[in-house]
Amino acid sequence: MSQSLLYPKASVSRRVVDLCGFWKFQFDPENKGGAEGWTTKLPSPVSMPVPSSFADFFTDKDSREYTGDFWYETEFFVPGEWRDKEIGIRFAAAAHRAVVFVNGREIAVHEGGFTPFVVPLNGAVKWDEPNILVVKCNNELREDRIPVGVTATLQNGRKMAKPYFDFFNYAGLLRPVTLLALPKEHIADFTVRHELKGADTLVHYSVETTGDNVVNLAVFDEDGKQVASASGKDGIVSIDNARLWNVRDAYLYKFVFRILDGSAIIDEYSEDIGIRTVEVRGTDILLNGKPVYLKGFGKHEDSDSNGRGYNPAVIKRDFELMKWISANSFRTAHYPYSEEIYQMADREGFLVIDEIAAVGMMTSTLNFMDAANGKPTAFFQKETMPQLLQNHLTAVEELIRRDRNHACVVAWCLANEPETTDESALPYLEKVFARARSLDVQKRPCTFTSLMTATPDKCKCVQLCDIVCLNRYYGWYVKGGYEIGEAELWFRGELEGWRKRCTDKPFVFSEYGADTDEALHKLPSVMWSQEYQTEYLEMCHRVFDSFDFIKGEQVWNFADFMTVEGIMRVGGNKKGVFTRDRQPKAAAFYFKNRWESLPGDYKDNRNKR
Ligand code: CKX
Repeated sequence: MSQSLLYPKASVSRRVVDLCGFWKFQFDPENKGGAEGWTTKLPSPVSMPVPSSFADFFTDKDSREYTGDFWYETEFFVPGEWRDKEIGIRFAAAAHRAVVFVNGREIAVHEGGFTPFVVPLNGAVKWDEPNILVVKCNNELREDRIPVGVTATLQNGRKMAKPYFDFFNYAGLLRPVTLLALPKEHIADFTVRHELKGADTLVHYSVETTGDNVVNLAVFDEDGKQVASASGKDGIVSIDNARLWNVRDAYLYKFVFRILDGSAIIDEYSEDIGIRTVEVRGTDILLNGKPVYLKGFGKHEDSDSNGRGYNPAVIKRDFELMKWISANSFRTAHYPYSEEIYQMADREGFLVIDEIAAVGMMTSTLNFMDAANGKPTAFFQKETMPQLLQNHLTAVEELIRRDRNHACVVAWCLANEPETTDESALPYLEKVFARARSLDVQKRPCTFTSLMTATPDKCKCVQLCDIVCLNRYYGWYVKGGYEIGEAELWFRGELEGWRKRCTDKPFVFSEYGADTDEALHKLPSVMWSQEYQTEYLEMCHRVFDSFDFIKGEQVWNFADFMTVEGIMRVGGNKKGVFTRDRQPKAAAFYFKNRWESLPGDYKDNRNKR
């Protein structure tokens, strides 16, 4: 089976069986599963829902903090009538790495916990009989893998994850697992690129198949009326009076690709596609040629009990809250999210900055604090860099192959807060940016989010970015509380520096925020109180509103989220505008008011150039 990352969908030619449910599960702290035959049967398993993160189900700390190998087992059945098909199992996400065994035989290895992979089964399955599926996962953090961290071994022999990032290291089979049966000759991938040429709307498409038969494309509008068609693996369809996909005003056409042998359908795959263009011109981010101002959030996939596990109910609630508050965008901090989130963003007209799991690219475990204290660091000089780069490049490929046809994806964020204050970051990030640019036919803007110490005089890499994304915490990590007046002056000073250094790029605040205890009210305000969160936000927005090259604000964070325990965090990171159970803090009403009143063409500078 081709390593197709297409979303699993049944059609006239395709079969999809959901393998989710309760599986068997066992930790392997002594690393003995391989030698003791766990590849066919786990000796003393407990039951575990798939998909989910395991950490927050248990009531003991050793389980919650478990770091190392852990195993899953289930059974699946393959009907004999599928003998002429290509059979595979698709894992939407196995964090952070997995080895897959079918009937005791190792058939695949995958590195990276946030993108899908398909394990080809032909030759390994028994037809018309139950088959045993065993997956060995591992959640250790390393400096040559993303997300970046290390794994410590405690004196009692247990391993412990030490993330270089600020979210809990949730792991497991995080997203759905499906059994696929595809025709031998099938559609493996496709791309679309949109062009607005005067009154014409053109879609350039390219289809990859595993055979030579002819490919047809038919395009249908939302009423099911066919509006265009074409033949050939590559081509252009022109759509008369096309209704474009727009921010918070989505319209999706159904693109139906068929491999045909005469009139017989060999394979059919369809996708709902929004037609829109995105580009950066001067300091503007243009959607369909018109400037857009981003209002929204940095988020996490994070919820009570299920951790980072796929949670459709929370996804739905988050979109309802984002609509209520008048947001139009979010960043998938700090990893590619569940595919269903992008489908919903396409449907609801949200703009997504799609981020890879390249987070923690700094030197110490208290990375952001050390960096903030001006302690010299040189992450990109480490000897682990060549291997890290390879993993990073593979992750870029998987992200872009998975997400490149979504209208909602308007930019690629290729690293979060890499240590760009040292020259050694530049050759590394140049390779990452070059790879992304070579893979995206839509040529979306690329960026990384800038760490707060990477000020205009110190950052060595900002020239790589099409949109400059700043993570800044004046008034929180820098000059918080009673010193907020000084924070504002420093903040404005930095932005004056950027105005001089980057005259022709849009800037987006990809992070700014203040930890806030939902129960703490103080008059006058103190840090951590709800009143301070709003005062802090008012200060930041005063600053944003006075610089015309700032084209977006994505506050950190949409909701409170879990992190490692420690002196910096009280039950997690509390910078949420909503609580972890998705109820509003006072700041949510403040945002609703601000974002409802910002005009659609806010900071349209086109006539000023
Ligand atoms: N940025 C000074 C990355 C996020 C963290 C956020 C925070 C930092 C700030 C860096 O993953 O959660 O500290 O709240």
